[in-house]
Amino acid sequence: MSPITTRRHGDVLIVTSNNPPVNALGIAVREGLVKAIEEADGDDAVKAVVIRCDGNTFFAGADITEFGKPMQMPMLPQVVDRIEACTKPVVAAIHGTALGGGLEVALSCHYRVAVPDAKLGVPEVKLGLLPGAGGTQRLPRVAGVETALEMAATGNPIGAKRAAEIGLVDRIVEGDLEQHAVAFAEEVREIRPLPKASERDDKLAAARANPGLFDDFRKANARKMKGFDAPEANIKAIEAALSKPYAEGVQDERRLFMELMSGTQARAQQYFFFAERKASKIEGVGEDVRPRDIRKVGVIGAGTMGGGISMNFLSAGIPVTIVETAQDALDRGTALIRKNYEATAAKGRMTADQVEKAMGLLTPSLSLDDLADCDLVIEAVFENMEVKKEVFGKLDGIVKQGAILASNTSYLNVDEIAASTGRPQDVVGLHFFSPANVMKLLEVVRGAKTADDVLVTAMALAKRIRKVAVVAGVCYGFIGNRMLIPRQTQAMNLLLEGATPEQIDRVHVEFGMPMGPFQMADLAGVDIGWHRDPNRIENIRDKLCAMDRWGQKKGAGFYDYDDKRRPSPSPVVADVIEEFRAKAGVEKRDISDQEIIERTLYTMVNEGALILEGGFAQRASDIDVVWVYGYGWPVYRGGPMFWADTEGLPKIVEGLKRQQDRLGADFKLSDLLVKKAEAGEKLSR
Ligand code: 3H9
Repeated sequence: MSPITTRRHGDVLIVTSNNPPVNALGIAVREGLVKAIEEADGDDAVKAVVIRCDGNTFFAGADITEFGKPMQMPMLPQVVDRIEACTKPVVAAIHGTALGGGLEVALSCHYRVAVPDAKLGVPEVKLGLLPGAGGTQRLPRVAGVETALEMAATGNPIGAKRAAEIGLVDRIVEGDLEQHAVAFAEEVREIRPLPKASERDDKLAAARANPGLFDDFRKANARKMKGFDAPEANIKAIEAALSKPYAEGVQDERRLFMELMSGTQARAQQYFFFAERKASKIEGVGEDVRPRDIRKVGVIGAGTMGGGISMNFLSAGIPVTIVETAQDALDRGTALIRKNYEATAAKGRMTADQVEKAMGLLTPSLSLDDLADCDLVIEAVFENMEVKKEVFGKLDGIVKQGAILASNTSYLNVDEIAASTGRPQDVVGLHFFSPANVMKLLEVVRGAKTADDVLVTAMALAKRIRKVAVVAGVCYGFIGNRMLIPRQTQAMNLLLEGATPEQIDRVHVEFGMPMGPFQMADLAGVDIGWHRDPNRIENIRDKLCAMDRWGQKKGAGFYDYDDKRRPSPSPVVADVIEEFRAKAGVEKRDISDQEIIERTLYTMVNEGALILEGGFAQRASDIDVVWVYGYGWPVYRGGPMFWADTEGLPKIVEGLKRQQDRLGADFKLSDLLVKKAEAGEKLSR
């Protein structure tokens, strides 16, 4: 049965799409829409048309699962042209989200009505694409060039109210959308000529008076768009809307769309769209397993981490009791939470009322006993097994049965922590990334005895606090930090062999990472994990720490910093490196950028394959989600596993074998990686 049905209300033809979950514009929907418009045109009794959708949303775009497969006719550009060519007025009735191809359908309708909480957007850029069904040509004609640029190049949607202000929506309607849309259609049924977006010029003429508009936009957004192909293609397509007639503009749009579609970035970004959604699915756990009720959360430790973790729950309206051992630390932690909220409010992203509401949900305490009635307690104390075990032992005697006990450890063995309680089934790792109130990633560490409903609860809770959660198994560093280890080790060895921090960081930044390993060390603190004994100097890092070069916070680390925290290469660090090179008897040589990639990135891929091999990640795409959301891996490269596939696994294996002598005795080539390379298979499928 077609997902598109038609029925009459008086002389209005109501066209309804029912294609769950998001009314994507797959082939059956496209065929149905064309048929429905033909029905309207062919029936004299029909005076106007309403296009609406059942379910949660108006069309959320093209069906992404069809991308990469042979195209089936009619394609979306033809469908929207057919809608616009309808001889009767067509009204789009928008609820939920009109996104991508969905907004393009709405733009091809002669009128648009929407409920107040509807959202309209063209997020194609996030899939490495541009609106390819006339969107880049119709949107600027209807919404204005500046808004169209902003929407297309960032992919962020706008609300119905703003859409109405700029003329993208003709009327906001409260109450029954269908009824209002039909009434609207009746009002406009006699209007001729029909307003067609493709024929408008008024808003383009206004923009033509400001020729610097596009370059200003490019400059203002250069940092955000760096490395991505799609934003520039979106800008170019909208430029064409201004400089060329509609019919030529859509040809430019099509050409640019096809170029993007055939590129690696679009494949990577579309892969990542599904990777992110797959990550929430837990293997081996039935759909019937229900989450536990979480109404109140306890957090132990009011340091930067504990405070950041607490903010996630407070912002989601969940009360938090935060516990510290000393009053001054508790006061400092509470004050920091307030300061962070107030900074958000100062940027206009929160109201003063919302700040007070969040702070009102926070109960500071000096006693673990106050956690007795919490449904979830998260420990964020010092990263030391004995300390953690002691805390969990105490919690076991205090917190009510059925509550979840979680550790925010970033490396330690969750099973060992769980064994210090009498209820290991209720223990789970919840590894937040710093700053915990900002970073989207949450590693949910599944212990050997963690109950299924505890895992399900953790994943559901992650959604509630707007995190992307990935299930990891118990191993040192879980997924993300475990893969960081070979990268760090190799980066330090490369320094001894002749590379500089600047060169290694540059290679990483050119690759698309937000910063390189040494820039990251300076930002996070060179002293993290340092033994704190200035007389025990075993490596370059010990020496820098002993010299008080702890990174940006001290104005010196692997780089020197001026008073505006601008880095410059450090002659002091160069001397330290030289000293250790001499001590180790290593001969300095020229290191190529390719060697840096092979030793720091190929080794990460290898570690990812070892993680998969050991069953510590459910699927390769989960590893990619960890790296994109936890460490800023460029999404246009899909993540380390997807990137390895685009490089070619035989090339990765070959590179690792070439470097094997330099990788150290601990390096182990992954059997899985080698097998897949030999079989011509991919890691990420
Ligand atoms: C486009 O339109 C190109 C055109 O310009 C040109 C063509 C020529 N297709 O996100 P959720 C699935 S490009 C196929 O969890 P929510 C999704 O995988 C498109 N499937 O729900 C998931 O499946 P599962 C431009 C899709 O309520 C299920 O639906 N449009 C699509 O949190 C539920 O999704 C976009 O980029 C799709 N287009 O959020 C919009 N969309 O249950 C992409 C979703 O098996 N979509 N699915 O895991 C979204 O942003 C969100 O899904 C939306 C709902 C906000 C709509």
